[in-house]
Amino acid sequence: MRLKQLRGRRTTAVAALLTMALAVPIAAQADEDSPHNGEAKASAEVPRQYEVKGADTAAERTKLARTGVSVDAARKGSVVITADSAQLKKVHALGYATKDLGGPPLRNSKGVKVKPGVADFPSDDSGYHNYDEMTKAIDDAVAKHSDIISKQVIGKSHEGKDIVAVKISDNVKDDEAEPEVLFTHHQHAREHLTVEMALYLIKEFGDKYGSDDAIKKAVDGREIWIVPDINPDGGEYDLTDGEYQMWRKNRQPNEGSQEIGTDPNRNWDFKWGCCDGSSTDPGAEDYRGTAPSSAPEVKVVTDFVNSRVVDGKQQIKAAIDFHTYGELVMWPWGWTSDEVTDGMTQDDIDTFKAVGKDMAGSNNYTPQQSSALYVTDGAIDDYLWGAQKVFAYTFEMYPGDSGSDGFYPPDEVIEKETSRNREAVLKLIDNADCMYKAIGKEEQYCK
Ligand code: CXA
Ligand code: CA
Ligand code: CA
Ligand code: CA
Ligand code: ZN
Repeated sequence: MRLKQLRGRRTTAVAALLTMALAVPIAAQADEDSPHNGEAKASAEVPRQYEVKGADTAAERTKLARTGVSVDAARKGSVVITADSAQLKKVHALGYATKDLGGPPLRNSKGVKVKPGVADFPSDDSGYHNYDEMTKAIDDAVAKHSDIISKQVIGKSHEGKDIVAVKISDNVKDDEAEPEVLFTHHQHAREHLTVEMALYLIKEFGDKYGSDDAIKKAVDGREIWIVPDINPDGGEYDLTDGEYQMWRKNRQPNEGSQEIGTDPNRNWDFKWGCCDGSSTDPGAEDYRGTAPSSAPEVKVVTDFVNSRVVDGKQQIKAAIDFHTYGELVMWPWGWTSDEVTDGMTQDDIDTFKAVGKDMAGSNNYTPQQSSALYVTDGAIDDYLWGAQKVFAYTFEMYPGDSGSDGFYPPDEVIEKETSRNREAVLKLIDNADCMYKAIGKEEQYCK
């Protein structure tokens, strides 16, 4: 049987045999009918997910991440990782036993193939939006609600795709003195549900402005920024030929290496690479890049955030960066498991916790400091808080840690799992005029 036909099946027995039989990395094999054939690099190995027995503390998960795998779900007594065959060997070398959970699913039950060379969702998942469909959905919303929704191109990805910011507010063409709130999406290529989260918010705010009091209050009293797709190149690559590629990073080549991509969420300019919370190996899932903001997509969003400093004051007060999966509400720091530190007072952490727990109460996610999952450096929420004093959260959306849908939940769940965050988003927007009011210290901090 050929690799291409095996790819994506969750039949673990065959997959395990395959993994064991191949001493040679799968990537080294030619992929005969790949449209990429003839290009410089043969099409890359598609990584798979594994359950790793044990490793259920933050310290063990952080150590596991240093093999270059991504840590996807933290369970009691085990962890789920994504690894290629070389990374899997390193996990075994640490003494762990693993169980193959399979590659990305094939969602093409009707046998409808997308055109070769076209990046699109497989037909069973056509409810998701690829880059062009996302752009059209945004443009339609702007056209329909031009009084409250505008779009601007804030820069380009490595491959030259537009990265856009959508603004939602009354008098949307004016920069008013209203607290600003930022929502960012899709740093990680395979986390497609986060783009649907952005499109849900744009539609919800646009369509319900005239009929829903909570929505009207949010739109009238705030300036809401939504960056629906930080990593368009990675997202499109993940949909190559209508087959999921289990891709995480951007698509920037690395000098002196065959490996592609930087992990955007290890590339932000705050304590970059400080604390063994990212990798210097270009082949790692959490490769940090050559320098802070070396990923053009991170630079674009950093410049945008900097552009919101008006008269020396950062206008953005609160933020959520959406990921999948695990059903978590997380706050800084990622770089340390300490709470009160230089740059994080007791009142700061109390405020993060109060609003974080309140939001988690509305979507039934688990609230925690992000380093309780594993240590990271160069993540966006550490940057937004550490460098900009924005109260920044990371949401890990559906499924939870025991969910088998992983990074590729079927499109049937989109409506439920995006609307699930409606109240949490409204809570953050409501708190954004003075986050410290959540701990009763409005007087002290926000007069
Ligand atoms: C995360 C996000 C922000 C700070 C610390 C940890 C988790 C995120 C990641 O590793 O960037 N998890 S994920 N979406 O599975 O990659
Ligand atoms: Ca479907
Ligand atoms: Ca306004
Ligand atoms: Ca403003
Ligand atoms: Zn992510």
